[in-house]
Amino acid sequence: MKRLLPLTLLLAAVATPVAADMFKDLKETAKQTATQKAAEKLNLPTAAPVNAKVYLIAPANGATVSSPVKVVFGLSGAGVAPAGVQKENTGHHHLLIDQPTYDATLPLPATDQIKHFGGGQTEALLDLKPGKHTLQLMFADWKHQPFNPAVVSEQITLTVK
Ligand SMILES: [Cu+2]
Repeated sequence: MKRLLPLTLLLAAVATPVAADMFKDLKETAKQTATQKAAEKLNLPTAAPVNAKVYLIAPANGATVSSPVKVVFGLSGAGVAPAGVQKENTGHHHLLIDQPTYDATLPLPATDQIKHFGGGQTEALLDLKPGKHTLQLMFADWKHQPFNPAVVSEQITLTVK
């Protein structure tokens, strides 16, 4: 018995920090989930990543193209993450087609004029009717809500043959 005691103490000493760590992790996860749920419920705006800029790499402004149009998204100063993943300095792309109206204090709806790229895509093939169209890229947070301030590209105009 006397020989077992030091071993028991040793095991207890080893086991305790591990259990404490696990408990801390669980608490951290629970806290993060609660924060995420609250942010979602209250539509809390996410501060824009400080140096985030979005721009359209293609098509070029003023271009005449045929449908489907390959649109390539450019981003600097932030990272792309799939929708639903709350990670600092990340978001996902949205394409605003022909100047849709939207409420910047709410998550962007998914419509014919507002396309979400929640899988983290950085390009798209877009079906557009012949004629003049405008495109603007918007980078929004994990819950599809525009950043504060909004991170948007210049609007480009194109003609579809
Ligand atoms: Cu979205």
